[in-house]
Amino acid sequence: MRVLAINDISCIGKCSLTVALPVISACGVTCDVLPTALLSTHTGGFVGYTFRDLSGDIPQILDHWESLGISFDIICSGYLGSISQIAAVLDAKRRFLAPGGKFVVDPVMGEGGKLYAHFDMNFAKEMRRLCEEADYILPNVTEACLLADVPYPENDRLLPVGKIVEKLRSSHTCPMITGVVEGTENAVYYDDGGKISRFAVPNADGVFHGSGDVFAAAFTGCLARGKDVGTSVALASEFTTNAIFRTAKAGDDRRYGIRFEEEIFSFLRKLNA
Ligand code: PXL
Repeated sequence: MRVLAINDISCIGKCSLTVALPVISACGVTCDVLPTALLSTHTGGFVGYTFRDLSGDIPQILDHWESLGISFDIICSGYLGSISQIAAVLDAKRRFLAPGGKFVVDPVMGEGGKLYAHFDMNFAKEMRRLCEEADYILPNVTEACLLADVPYPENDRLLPVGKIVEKLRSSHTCPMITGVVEGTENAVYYDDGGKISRFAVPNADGVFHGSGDVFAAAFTGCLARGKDVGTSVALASEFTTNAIFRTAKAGDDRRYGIRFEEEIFSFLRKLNA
């Protein structure tokens, strides 16, 4: 089982590839990488970070892979550094996804009702096109609203989950909305063969950088191990939440990411059960 993770390398602030690579590999499958950008830190809360767009390298990387006859059983994409990379990801999917393989898109664009630095509505429009090609999409509430063109709600309880899933689903796309805060719970809503299912864990207040990336990596790792969507959502949610609560308890500076390393053994025990 071979997975390709397309994401940036943020050297500090555990997210993107520094999360995808260890988590997916730990699940017991090959994780190859296509880095989209190189940053000294992620863009959420650090001042003065460096940002190198790696778009120029991607065509030659893909051409070399083609000469090797490589294909992937799962391709998962996350943070993309520019609009041109959306086309590059589609190109990679068309050329390298094995027949019957799965394409997982985490449409990383924003959080808390706001776009991250470097993104605009034009990017969101193009991201929608990428999502249409995906088998699974994993937007948070902010990204789901952008993709479905619905206003960001004052309260997550007012989120029109049914309308969003309806707009984003297709014969092959399974949408899931992550991080829906409902009182003391944090829920994932996902399309489960035409009906909407909900899986909830206890909520920890505030923003935990990189937690969406931990969820996406664990979800992808579970899929790669042959788990169904419901089991993958449950295992990935519990793993992410346990790492979040550990981080909150330790009182860490949240910009540096969550303590997923200390939860990985218990996650793998459940994955391997
Ligand atoms: O965790 C999402 C993410 C990924 N990559 C970069 C980011 C962010 C969120 O801020 O800045 C570079």
